[in-house]
Amino acid sequence: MTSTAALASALVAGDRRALARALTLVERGGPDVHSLRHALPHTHSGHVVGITGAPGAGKSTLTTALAHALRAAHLTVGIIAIDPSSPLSGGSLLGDRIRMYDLAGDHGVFIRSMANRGRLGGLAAATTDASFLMGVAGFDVVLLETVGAGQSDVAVADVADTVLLVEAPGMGDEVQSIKAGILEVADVIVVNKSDRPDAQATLHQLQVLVRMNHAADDVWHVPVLGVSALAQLGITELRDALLRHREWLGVHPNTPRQYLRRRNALQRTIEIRVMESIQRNVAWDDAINQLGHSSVNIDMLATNLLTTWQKSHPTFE
Ligand SMILES: Nc1nc2c(ncn2[C@@H]2O[C@H](COP(=O)(O)OP(=O)(O)O)[C@@H](O)[C@H]2O)c(=O)[nH]1
Ligand SMILES: [Mg+2]
Repeated sequence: MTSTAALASALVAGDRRALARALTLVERGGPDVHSLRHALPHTHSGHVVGITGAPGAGKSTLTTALAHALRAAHLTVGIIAIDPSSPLSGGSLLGDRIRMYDLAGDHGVFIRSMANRGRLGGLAAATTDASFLMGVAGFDVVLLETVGAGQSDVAVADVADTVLLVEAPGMGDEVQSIKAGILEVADVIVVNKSDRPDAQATLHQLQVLVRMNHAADDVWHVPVLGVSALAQLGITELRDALLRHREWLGVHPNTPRQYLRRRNALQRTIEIRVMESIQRNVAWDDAINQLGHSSVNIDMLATNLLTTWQKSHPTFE
């Protein structure tokens, strides 16, 4: 048996050390990821919840509170926290780790923070695989907390069964989400920090906005809830809303939104596989260096590389 096959069966059996090793593998990327994926079951029954929202909105605090509420419902929880990757610090957010510390002794919880280690496809690719691994390892719910900025947040929507958007009181945050296109992909929206008096206004604004966006009766009605992760208010209701969305998906598996997510996920997977193959089969670094010369046209260079790649008869086993 190859080491990948051994790793895969240990993972499916729920071995935590195997899960940790597999997560490191997908964080790095490369051909081992494909052989691992081949060796694993193709589906799992875990519920992947993507948690997105601006930095400081309270995603980490809420993730911790949610994990406790899910455990109270006897569900096991895998947590993936995405670290903003800095080449200087190497990533890890100590504060988030400390806040999650009280969950660490619970065998029904597995916490992993991930950084962008330069893998092709970036964090989006790594978290797609990581949430899949947690599902295969048998966790009932996988909470995937994003950085709260940029491309990886929109990508999380394609990985998740349920997208939870976390807003906080005050003008500006909700406008940001609209601009980033996140409001449209949210399945459940919360206004966190509802212990603050200005939360009510934000809640109303968002409720009106969401009602305007979702008119048809055959679609999921996006709940907009006030919660406080810090004061533990509305967390049970939030948990139940997330679980209800999962049930709803079971009855409505082929909505336009689901179609879009599947299409994006497939497209990204193919992009990554093709790019990996190109980088293996052409003089990639050399090509990048050529771009430094003013005489080199990027479009022609791309054509040359693709032609060279095509002639290399790439295979995708
Ligand atoms: N007042 C109040 N503060 C909160 C609440 N949830 C989180 N915070 C605070 O908001 C700050 C950012 O929280 P964090 O969870 O790190 O946000 P993230 O960047 O979205 O992960 C921290 O100082 C938290 O203590 C809440 O429900 N009420
Ligand atoms: Mg955080």
